[in-house]
Amino acid sequence: MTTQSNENKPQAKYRKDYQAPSHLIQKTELYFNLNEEQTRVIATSTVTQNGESNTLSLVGEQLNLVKLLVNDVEHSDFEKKEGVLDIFSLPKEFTLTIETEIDPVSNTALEGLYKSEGAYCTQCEAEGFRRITYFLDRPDVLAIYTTTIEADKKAYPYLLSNGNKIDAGDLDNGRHWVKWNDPHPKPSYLFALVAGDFDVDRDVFVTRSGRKVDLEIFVDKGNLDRTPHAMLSLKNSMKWDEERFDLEYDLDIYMIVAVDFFNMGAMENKGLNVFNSKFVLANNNTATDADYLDIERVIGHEYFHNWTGNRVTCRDWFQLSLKEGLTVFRDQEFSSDLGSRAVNRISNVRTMRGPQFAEDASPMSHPIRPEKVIEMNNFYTLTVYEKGSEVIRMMHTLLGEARFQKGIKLYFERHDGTAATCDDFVAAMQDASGVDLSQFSLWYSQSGTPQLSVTSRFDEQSKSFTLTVSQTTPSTQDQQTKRPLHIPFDVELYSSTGEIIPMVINGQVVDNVLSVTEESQSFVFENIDAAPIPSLLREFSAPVKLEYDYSDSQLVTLLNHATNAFAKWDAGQMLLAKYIKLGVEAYAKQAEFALSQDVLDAFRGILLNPDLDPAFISEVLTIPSHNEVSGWFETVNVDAIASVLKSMKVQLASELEDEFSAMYHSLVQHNYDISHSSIGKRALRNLSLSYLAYLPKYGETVKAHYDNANNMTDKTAALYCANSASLTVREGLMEQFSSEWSHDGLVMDKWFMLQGSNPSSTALQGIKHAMTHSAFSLKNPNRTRSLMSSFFNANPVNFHAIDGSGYQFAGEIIAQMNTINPQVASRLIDPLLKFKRFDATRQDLMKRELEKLRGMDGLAADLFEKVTSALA
Ligand code: B3K
Ligand code: ZN
Repeated sequence: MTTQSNENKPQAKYRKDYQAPSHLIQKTELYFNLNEEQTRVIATSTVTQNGESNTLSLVGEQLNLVKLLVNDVEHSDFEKKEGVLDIFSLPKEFTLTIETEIDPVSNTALEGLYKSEGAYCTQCEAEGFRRITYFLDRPDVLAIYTTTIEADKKAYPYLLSNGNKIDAGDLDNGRHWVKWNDPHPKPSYLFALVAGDFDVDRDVFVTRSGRKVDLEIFVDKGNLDRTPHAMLSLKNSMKWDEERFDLEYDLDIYMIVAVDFFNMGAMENKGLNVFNSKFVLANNNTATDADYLDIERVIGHEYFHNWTGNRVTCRDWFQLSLKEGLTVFRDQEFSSDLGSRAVNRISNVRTMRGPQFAEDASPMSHPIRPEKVIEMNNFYTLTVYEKGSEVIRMMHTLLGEARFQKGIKLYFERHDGTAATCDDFVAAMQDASGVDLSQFSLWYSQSGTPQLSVTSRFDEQSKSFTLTVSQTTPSTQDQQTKRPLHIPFDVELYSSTGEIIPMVINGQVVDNVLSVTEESQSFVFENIDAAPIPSLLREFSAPVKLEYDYSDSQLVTLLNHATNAFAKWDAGQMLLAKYIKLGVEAYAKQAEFALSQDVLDAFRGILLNPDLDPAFISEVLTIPSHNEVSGWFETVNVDAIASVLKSMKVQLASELEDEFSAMYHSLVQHNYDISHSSIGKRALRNLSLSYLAYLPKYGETVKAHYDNANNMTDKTAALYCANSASLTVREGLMEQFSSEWSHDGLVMDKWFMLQGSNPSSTALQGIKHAMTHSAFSLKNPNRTRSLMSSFFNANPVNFHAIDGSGYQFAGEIIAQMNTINPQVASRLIDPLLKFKRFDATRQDLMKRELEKLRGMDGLAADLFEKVTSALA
């Protein structure tokens, strides 16, 4: 989305300025002659004029233009400016041939065509195709692609692109070629090419209608023992999408290639997904339970894009949430249907309440459908993805599954094969269901986190209970005034002994989901004998902050009796939140703080409850993160929060020592498997150990846990315990791990992450030392993220050190990354943007780093956009 102005400052684009393309492209024939530094690309497109103008403006970056033909004749009536090629005096219909030269080897930005170790691969979303050839690189131009790839046969035996292989041949100079055709018209961002030497895991999936689909997973040589889980996840995804969404795969082949150098998780290119190897490769020695679940989720996500993203794509990039919010919703439902719905919901809600709420409160706040963009890659955000999914989920809540699926059907009937908008999606949902979504659609254009303040009144005489709900959305940097939203508010009422009380309004039993649409609104429940305890915002039925003045005992009742697992967990979190807030206040007064005996007993009860799923218990006993807690305060007191969270853990550990120890010993499993029940038991066992680690005498238990572990989950759990409780066994265990795994970058990422999040005061030294490790490279996004992101985001005390050393280090790394890989740099900078949340000293120190970056020569559009908006 970057265009350069006279002063060479990146310029913004606005959603309101959308215009249909001046030309359409029906067919594009691509020819690639792959060579390390000089790769030739010939693109021949069939173009027709789509408006008044006979000038065609194509975009291109980092390209060397070699030749331009119109209807096979050299055409010289064109002008080349920064990033744009204007071609004049064109007929209404023509073939356009453009020959360019590109340099994949020096492409460390990993956008367009680049080399990942020995293989060539591409990444074109959002605007990478313009680094391959001059093109109408926008998602509303859909063409049929035929791609021929030529390369050295020995080094690159596999030459892959989208669709079906239609021809191949050998050349006499040791080179060979393969030709692919993708019958489905697609935008350029879904184009992909891969060339390399791989091991291939092959399987077959038979669709519901009986079509046979070849499944192929390409991995680096020697990695075939790490593909079975990805393959199983792919087959599960295909089956699930048929059963739950009535959607079947549409090509005869589905390929996945795993590469080590990749900016994000994976990419849904039609028929040829390219994956970060982190989301493909797994076996018991190398992967944790969390890795297995992540692989299942990401494989599902990319597969589900085949319909929500590829068959129906986005009209323009402002509509990104059309495909991403919906596809995240689909992958969340997939994970929930296959595993534990409660645990999945809890984990998604933690992401919303922590990092997404923080993004809403930051200078980069934006609605799920942004209005203004400088660098599109900056908008692959938690807001567009996760809040986008919450918005889809709210529609699902308002419509119910059956009407929601009717809406999905209508959406495909109307828009299959086209580029659509978020409004199109909402219209299909509304038309299919008859539910009025006009006020609801404000969720697409309003940014920020709404706040729901709820008060209640019980009237003994009329036996009525009134809930008064007020909503406000605080202004955000991008948007001053806010309007009331349509908020689905899921509520249940309990008696003081924990029985459910029927909800009756105006003589009618009502549904649990109330519609809050006004600034302030009251709901009067009838036939209530005694003041009830309301269970509010069950299932996190809307992405909002909730305020209600619960007493401890009311929350304990909900923790013990709420029938909805999420509500039960949330009652526990609210209880902890009350005490964390008290603790932070006490810290300021240098006073003591302690959990009450009732609260401790309530958590003990949960820990010992044999009817609860161990995975769920371990969620109840996991206290909110430093990041989430920071969001509760106007000004973040880093040290106070860290100290309170730690003392809360120590207190729980000492009070529940016997129970944790009993859990730890009773949950031993001798064999490793990844059934949900085994994963849950391991989670609770490792959680118990993580508490015990705060009591000095358990250092040796942690070491023994590491030594006896027969799987990566337990090994890293031991390291995590040693790291977060700063045990003396830490150094030795870390060394043992590094000498065992230094050859394997993916596994070493776990170690880099622990170095980054080391709470000890020597952490920064350790991080600098880790950068000299043979497995580390700033050019590899996984390594950089593991070490740096964990320091910037999960090491509050050291990153925010009052001498500014953490910020200064961050500034230096971000400056280096700006040159190597602007997308990675731009993700790293987020915590610095939030300087306004901190005290004056820290604000100054953080701002100083941002100002240095702003003054840098060659600042990429990615950082330019964020730094200027933070300093505005
Ligand atoms: N669609 C891609 C993300 C592309 C990011 C470009 N910077 C992966 C996904 O959401 O499935
Ligand atoms: Zn996606």
